[in-house]
Amino acid sequence: MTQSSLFHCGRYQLDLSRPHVMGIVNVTPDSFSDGGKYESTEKAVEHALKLVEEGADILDIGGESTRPGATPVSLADELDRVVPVIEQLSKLTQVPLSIDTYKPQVMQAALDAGADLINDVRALQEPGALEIAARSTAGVCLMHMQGLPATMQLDPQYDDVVAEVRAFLAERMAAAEAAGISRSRILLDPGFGFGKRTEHNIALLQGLPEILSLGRPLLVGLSRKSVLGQITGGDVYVRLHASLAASVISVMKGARIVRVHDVKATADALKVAAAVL
Ligand code: 7PJ
Repeated sequence: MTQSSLFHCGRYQLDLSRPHVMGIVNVTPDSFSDGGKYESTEKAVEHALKLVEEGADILDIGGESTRPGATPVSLADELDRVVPVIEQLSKLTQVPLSIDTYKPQVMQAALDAGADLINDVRALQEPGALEIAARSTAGVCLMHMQGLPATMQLDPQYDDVVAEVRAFLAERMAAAEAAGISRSRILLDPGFGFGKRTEHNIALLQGLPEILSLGRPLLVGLSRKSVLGQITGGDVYVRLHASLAASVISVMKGARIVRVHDVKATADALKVAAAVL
C-alpha cells in the first residue's frame, strides 16, 4: 500500500487503495407530512442503514443544501437535523460518519455526537474551523469552491481551472497541516459544480491526476449534478447512468472516494473499475 492511500478519520483507518463509496444522507424535513423532527431523524437513519446494506463505505450526513441558489438553514435547525442522526448512526453502524457542513459549531456538535470526518465545502476557512478539526482526530475533506452557493454559478471565471483549483487545495492543505492536522487525515476535492461551468468540470475531470500529485486521496462528487444533465440533456431524475459513468471515469483518473446518491449501482460499477485498476 502506498502511503498516500492510508486515511485516518476518527475511529477508523481506511485503506483507500480500493475505491470507496460515500453515500449521501440528506436530513431535511418532509414538507408533506407533519411528523416533525422525530420523523425526519427516523427517515434519515433508515435511509443511511439502507445505504450501508447497499455497500456504502462512508456516510455523508448533511442538514443544509449547498446546491446553487439553495436557501440557507439556521444554525439551530442544522444542529437539530444532523446531531440526532449522527448520534444514532454511531451506535448502529460500523462505517465512518462524515458531517457535511461549513459551520464550525455544527462541526463541533457532530464530532461530539460521533462523526469521524468533516466534509467542508469551504475547506475549513470559517473562523474556528481549523482549530476544531485540529483538536479532534477526525478526517477532513478540503473542497474547492469559487464564490458562494447563492451566486457561484452566475459567472465562474478561470484562466486555468486545474492549476487554480490545485493551488487553492495546496494552500488549504498547508493551512490544515500548520494548524496541526496531520496529512494522513486529509482528503482533497476539486468541488465539481461549485462555481464551475461544464467546460471547467470536464477540464477538472481530465486534470484529476494533476490534483492527485498533491499527494492526498481525492474525493469527488458528481452524482446527479447539473453538469451531467448539460452533457446528456437529462433532468435530475434520469441522471443515474451519467452519474455511474462519472464515478467510473473519476476512479480511473485517480479518485479514491466517490460521493453518490445511488450507492448500490455505484458500488457495482466501481467493482468493475477496481478489477481493472
Ligand atoms: C459535494 C459535497 C462535493 C464534497 C455537495 C450536491 C451538492 N461535498 N457536498 N464534494 N457536493 N466533498 O450533492 O449536488 O462535490 S452538495
